[in-house]
Amino acid sequence: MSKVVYILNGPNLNLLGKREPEIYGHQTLDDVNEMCAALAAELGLEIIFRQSNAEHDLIDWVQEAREAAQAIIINPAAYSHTSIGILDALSACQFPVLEVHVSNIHKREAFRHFSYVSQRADAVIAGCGVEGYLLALRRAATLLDNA
Ligand code: CA2
Repeated sequence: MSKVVYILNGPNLNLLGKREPEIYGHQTLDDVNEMCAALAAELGLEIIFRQSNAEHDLIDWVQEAREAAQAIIINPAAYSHTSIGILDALSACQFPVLEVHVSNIHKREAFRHFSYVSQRADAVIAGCGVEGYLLALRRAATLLDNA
């Protein structure tokens, strides 16, 4: 049976590729989903790809992944900087957690420099554009012995 990786996306990432291309690039979240699905097939992984603007959806999906997945890749978007709830949910997971940011949060406003999720993440990828999702997927494959 394939190992399952949840790829979770937080608020406003549904706008990816549609606004602020100078920060977030031109690719849409659907493009990212397709790129991840193609790489996952190569790596022998199954992905579940989701986005929500609601914090509780992200918490519910992390809890679902605890039972159903072997790793989580998460771009918590603005909740990175505010959500102890998402951190607590991730802290209850005993498998790799990889945090992705499309932009380099450390090069931006000071309020983006701190991420609660980074307190739990096994790796943080920031500033690689949407390629960051693919790098995270490759890292998940390595950690799950699927490389
Ligand atoms: O760089 C990232 O991936 C972020 O997680 C994106 C979040 C931001 O709050 C974080 O500080 C860094 C924002 C996602 C909003 O995405 C948009 C995309 C296009 C247009 C407007 C927003």
